[in-house]
Amino acid sequence: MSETWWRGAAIYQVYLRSFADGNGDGIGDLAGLRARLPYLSDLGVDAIWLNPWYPSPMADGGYDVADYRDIEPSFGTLAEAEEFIEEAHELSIRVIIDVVPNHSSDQSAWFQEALAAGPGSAARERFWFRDEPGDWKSIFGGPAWTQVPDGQWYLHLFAPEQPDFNWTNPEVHREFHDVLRFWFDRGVDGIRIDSAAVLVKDFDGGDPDGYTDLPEVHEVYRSWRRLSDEYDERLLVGEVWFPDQERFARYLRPDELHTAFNFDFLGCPWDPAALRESIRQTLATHRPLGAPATWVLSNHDVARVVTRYGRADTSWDHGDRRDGAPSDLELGHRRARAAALLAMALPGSVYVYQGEELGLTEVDDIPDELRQDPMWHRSGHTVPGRDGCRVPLPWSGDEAPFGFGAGSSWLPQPEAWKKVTVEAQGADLGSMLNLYRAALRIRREELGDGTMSWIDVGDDVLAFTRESGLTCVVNLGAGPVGLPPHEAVLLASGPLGDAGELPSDTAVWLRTA
Ligand code: TEU
Ligand code: CA
Repeated sequence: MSETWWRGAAIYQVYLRSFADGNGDGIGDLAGLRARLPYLSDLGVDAIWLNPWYPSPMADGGYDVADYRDIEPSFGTLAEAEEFIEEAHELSIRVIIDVVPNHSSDQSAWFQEALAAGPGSAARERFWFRDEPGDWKSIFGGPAWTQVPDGQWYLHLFAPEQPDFNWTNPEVHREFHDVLRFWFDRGVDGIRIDSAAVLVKDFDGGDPDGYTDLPEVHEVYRSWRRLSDEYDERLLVGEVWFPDQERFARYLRPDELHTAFNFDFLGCPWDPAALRESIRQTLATHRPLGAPATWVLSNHDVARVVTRYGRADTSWDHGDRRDGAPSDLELGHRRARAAALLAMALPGSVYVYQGEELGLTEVDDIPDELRQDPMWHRSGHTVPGRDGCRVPLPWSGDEAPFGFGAGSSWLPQPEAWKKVTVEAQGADLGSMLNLYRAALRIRREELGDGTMSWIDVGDDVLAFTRESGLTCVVNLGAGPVGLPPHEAVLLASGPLGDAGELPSDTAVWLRTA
């Protein structure tokens, strides 16, 4: 097994629309990102994963791709993207992009061609057109079939603006091979595969979930792996949602994907037994395959981690989405800080979603008319949707848009964010930002992938030692606990007690050898 760059990497997720706006139009872009590369370098991340950056009508924040070989004009140009890749590489930051193989935009050349060519045409065979609709429901709500003017219906597991490709058509396979090469040839270091498990459909099996994890989907990734192996160290990371660890693990077989997001950990309640079991199981499924585990606390699809951990029910369930339940944000902050030290100490790679390092909270008072998420619109406003975790970052200053750009921001930022800008937190030694910086620095020197051994500090405490002699202790109990013997405290998520004890909802990194 070769030591590849991603095994122990810290990977920062950039939601480009909301990262930094270089031209003052209110929308984050490549110019803004390029100007902030020193921030990411200083933060200490090894790679950036960018959500889709292709031309898109933005019916689903760019997950409706109109052209897989170009850049969304409001983000910049292809030439700028190439310059960005080069600049990132100069700072030793790798670049992972998002590929969306399940569906395109309804404005893609292929779908427009399919509409024009009519029923029975080869162009329609690239999608799922039928004379009668099926009864599947869209993941965003409402039916998964939409009718076109000539009477046929097409399948879309997500929004109607996102028609599903027909992965039984060899042309679709060839197209995506070509798209992967297009970006690998431009220096991209990895591909995040969107909705990786749902590409293949079985309409006749009678299963209401006849699109999740069908056997043929694995053939797709075997061929992608062969392709990526022709290049040097290119990562394939899958977005694979599964409660079933055994089925999840199939994507990580040595001839398939290198890694996949650990949503089990993301959705795990703030509970010592549940977390211990999630970590144990994660390592048990990854180890035999030689795949590095990943540790994810948040992304652009789920409620901000501070807000989640401040709720009575801290879990995030893929099924029922977010409930908008009240949150004790002070408690949430304390736990999120502890969780960050936990995630960053575990063996494998770790993902940081932009704003997580600032401790941003879910924005739940976005005016209805500004909400963009199709999940909000298509659910008939019964779920809050995902806009609340996608609000543009606060960088500096006292007034919105807090250095995000020279104009406004496409979603309004809370007034209170003046206290959590990068500028404000940089000056505060105890800030979340400085905790992330310090942890990422130590992590880069001595953590990453490898092994860990549990130590017993009581049922309510997670404690383990890494091979470098760093011990991570997280107290999830109601009261303080004593620390195991140690030489020094390297980093703590919050103040320790007067006698050096570890308070509730606090984590510490110790030098123990
Ligand atoms: O998400 C896949 C997916 O299954 C979503 O339903 C996800 O579970 C949901 O957003 C959670 O609230 C991916 C992308 O991450 C998401 O942003 C896209 O909307 C979706 O694919 C369609 O491309
Ligand atoms: Ca802009």
